Amino acid sequence: MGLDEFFVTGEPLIYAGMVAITLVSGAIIFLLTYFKKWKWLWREWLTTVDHKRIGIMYILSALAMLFRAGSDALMMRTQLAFPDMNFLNAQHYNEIFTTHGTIMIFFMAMPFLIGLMNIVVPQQIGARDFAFPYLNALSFWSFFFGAMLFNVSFVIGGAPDAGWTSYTPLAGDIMSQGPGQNFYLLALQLSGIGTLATGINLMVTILKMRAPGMTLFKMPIFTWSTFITMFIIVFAFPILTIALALMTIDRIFGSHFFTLAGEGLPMMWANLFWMWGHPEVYIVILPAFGIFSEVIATFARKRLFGYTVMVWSIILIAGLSFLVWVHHFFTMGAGAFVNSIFSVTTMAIAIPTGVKIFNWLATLYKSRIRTTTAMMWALAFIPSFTIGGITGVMLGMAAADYQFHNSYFLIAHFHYVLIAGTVFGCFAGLVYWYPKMFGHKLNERIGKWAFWLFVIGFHICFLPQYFLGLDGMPRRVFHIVPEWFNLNVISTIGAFGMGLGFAVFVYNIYYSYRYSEREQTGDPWDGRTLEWATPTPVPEYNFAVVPHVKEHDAYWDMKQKGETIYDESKVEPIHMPNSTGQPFIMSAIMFFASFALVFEWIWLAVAGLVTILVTMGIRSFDYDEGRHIDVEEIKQTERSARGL
Ligand code: HEM
Ligand SMILES: [Cu+2]
Repeated sequence: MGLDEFFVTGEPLIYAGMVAITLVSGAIIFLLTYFKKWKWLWREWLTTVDHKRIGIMYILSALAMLFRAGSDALMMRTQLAFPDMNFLNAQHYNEIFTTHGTIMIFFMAMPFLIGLMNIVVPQQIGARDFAFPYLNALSFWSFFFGAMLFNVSFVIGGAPDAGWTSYTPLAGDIMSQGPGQNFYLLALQLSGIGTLATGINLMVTILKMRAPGMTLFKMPIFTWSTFITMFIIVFAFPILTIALALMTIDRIFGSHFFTLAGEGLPMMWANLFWMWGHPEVYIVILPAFGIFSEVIATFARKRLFGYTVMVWSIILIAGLSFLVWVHHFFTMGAGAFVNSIFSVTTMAIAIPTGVKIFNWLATLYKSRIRTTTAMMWALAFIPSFTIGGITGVMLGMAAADYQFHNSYFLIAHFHYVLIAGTVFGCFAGLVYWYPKMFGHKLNERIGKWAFWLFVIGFHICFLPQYFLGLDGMPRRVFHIVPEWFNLNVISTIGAFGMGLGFAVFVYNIYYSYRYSEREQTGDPWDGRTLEWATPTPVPEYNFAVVPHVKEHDAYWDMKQKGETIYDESKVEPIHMPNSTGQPFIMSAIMFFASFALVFEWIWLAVAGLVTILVTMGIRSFDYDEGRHIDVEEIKQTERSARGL
């Protein structure tokens, strides 16, 4: 293979991308060297096993990925703004909708939410870290290197172009030659390992590490939604793992699981993909529901209405999410009977979801609402998400879906649920928990600018797409005809509005870092749950004394009764894990091994695999027992954090 095949050539946009990547990496390396920060980076971040720092790294990576996939989106919207535009050619358009969709789901939405869980869940349940901090670091780094592997495809080897669903035979080795599709398979495999491990890790953490007195039905609702989401991950991700592995064997070693030739079953891929894929959309929506519930209860200053029903709705939605996957291919021809069954299960999901909507409204009813930025994201979510949900029920009717299928109606629907649900949720959660993470609030005035630009832009962008779909505009086309011009140009304007909103949001991070008041109390919003009981900045062990929980909204309860959770006389030495570079190194090796397999350099890949086994062996003989923080040190930390 020549270098010209190795690097992607011939596209001005991609050359510009290469220059940008070189400049940015150069700048980062220069700055780290200039300010002598390499050691700091390694000791404080790359080797950390602290859930709060890992959470911050997840969120930073997710924001970067939102930028990357958002740029893809704006390029597509530019191409679709006018009839017969020649900004992107057909091939490039295919690649960009593939990378946009894949990155948004795997490398933006999931890590953003998992990042928030990392920061918040242990603190909400009164724990000092995850059950398996080392595994948590490994999860993060395998996600991170998976994301990097996916992203290099754009300058090295070529990006995948078979859609984020990667249907066979299109994604097979005959119709998708070159390494692009292999990047998809291996990058998702690598980051999927991390997700699965997080699933187990958080499940165990929530089951085993809760503070005394916190029974399951006294857990904060975000913890509940995380807990159920982890069940979905543990049951759904293995399906993806297997499906990806089978397609990898098809493409690289010539087997026939999903091929047209050799009695392969191409539709089996579609089935496996969506048996994972539909639960996946609940993996990215249920935690967002949890965030909104916390934010709404806090800023309505009320206990969440119908807490128990809320929990049961989450459980019901999670269960049903495994029973609806066929609605993604009603037109496959499974017949009226099968389609009817899946129509019914699909529409049934609207019931527990509707219950949740009414519970949020009932929480707001007759409350004194504080319209902070976080609350505004939550308030905007309710009507916007409902539009997405109702059009989802429309799509769920099999007969009607024959019309909607593959049209912009679908694009509008899933962006309504993914953006108004997941993205608003991530933003609400970030704004809400930001003071816990960094010790200062995000500026409210700038935050509201970002909010209005993004939300108005969002509706301008996606509402017209429902009508475009009804006018017959198919998805995944790179040219529009003149009849579709008006609505498309409006949609594109909206998309740039969202882009602007995102830019203002990121600017706010910088602005607030410079100018926001430092947070003293640890409880800036008058919060209800235990994460607000820790001082800010949060000590690495979170709780000097493990709290005893008596009520729902444990911290609120304590504040009502005038109790404090910190009692100097009860401080005991705290056992904490040591930092380690192993997860980073292991994941980096997996990255290189996967990279080799992408290019089908088999011996290099095998060597990589062997090295991974060796590192696992080394890990098995690692007897590091962690360390103890002594009482004096804890007292000092607490005194200075609490201003005693
Ligand atoms: C910044 C706002 C966004 C804009 C302007 C946008 C725009 C688009 C466009 C133009 C397409 C291609 C439609 C087609 O021609 O078929 C698309 C597809 C897609 N988008 Fe977005 N999007 C945005 C945000 C998101 C988010 C936040 C997610 C997920 C969390 C997402 C997930 C997807 C998926 C899964 C596809 C399908 C890709 C495929 O067909 O393989 N998008 N989006
Ligand atoms: Cu579905």
